[in-house]
Amino acid sequence: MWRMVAIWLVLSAVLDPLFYILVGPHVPPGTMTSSAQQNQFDFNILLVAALPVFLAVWVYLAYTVVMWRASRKGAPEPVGGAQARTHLGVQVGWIVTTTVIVLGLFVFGTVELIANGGSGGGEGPNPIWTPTSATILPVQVIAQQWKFTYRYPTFGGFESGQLIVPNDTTIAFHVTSLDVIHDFWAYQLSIKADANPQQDDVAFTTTRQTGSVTVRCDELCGLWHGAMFNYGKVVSKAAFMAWAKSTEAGNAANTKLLPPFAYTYVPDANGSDGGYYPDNVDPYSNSEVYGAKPAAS
Ligand SMILES: [Cu+2]
Repeated sequence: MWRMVAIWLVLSAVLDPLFYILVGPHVPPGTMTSSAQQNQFDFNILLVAALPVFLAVWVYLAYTVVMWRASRKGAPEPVGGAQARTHLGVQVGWIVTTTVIVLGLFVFGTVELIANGGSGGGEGPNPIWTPTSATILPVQVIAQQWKFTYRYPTFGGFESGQLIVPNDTTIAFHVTSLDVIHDFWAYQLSIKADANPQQDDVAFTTTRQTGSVTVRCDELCGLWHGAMFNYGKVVSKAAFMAWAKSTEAGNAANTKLLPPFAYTYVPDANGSDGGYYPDNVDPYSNSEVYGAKPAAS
């Protein structure tokens, strides 16, 4: 047993730091935002804690295959049965070790969730864990079958089909849905928030690098769920201001036709509470001429 423990100790002591140094920086979701950096760190800690457990299983397996194989003459029989069952040291060791690991992970996970404004997760309409930045850029994410639209309330409320956000900026994503339950998952930003109709789900992160972002719907939402993705960008602050100002101006005529900015929307087919369609038009008709008088029947 002590020989096995020694092999395991040496392997763990060598491979754990090697893993952390060589593989750690490449572990998803990368380092594009504060929440991505933090989540990558969390994954690395969990992997470093898991590697010795993995090694223990494989060292034991390899040891038994080599030392206790049938063709090896005169090998000692492995000790089992009653002797192993009543070994107090093994029992206490097992209970103490697993308890320490589980409680340690519980405390670590809880602290990490609180430490960085909810760790990039959707916190509902009244977030408990908010970032400390003085300025926060709000970006609304509107999900519907089967696309995401982004709305920028501090730039006249224009809408964009592409998510563009500035670097070195704390962003509050306000995630909602027009129809069924979707989920906004901006992979490299390490942001993930459910998109529920009639709800404003808030998630925070701070951008740290420019680059491309993949956005996917992460909640089965109907026939084309798998096609519900698009790409976004983290750009420099100057490039973002230029894009936002020119899009605000270029879209102004269309923005005027949109419902005013709100944290949730009701796509009301009858138009009775300020929905998208005038009262007298069947939204499912072939006619594109909204506002026309209904045909006499
Ligand atoms: Cu969806």
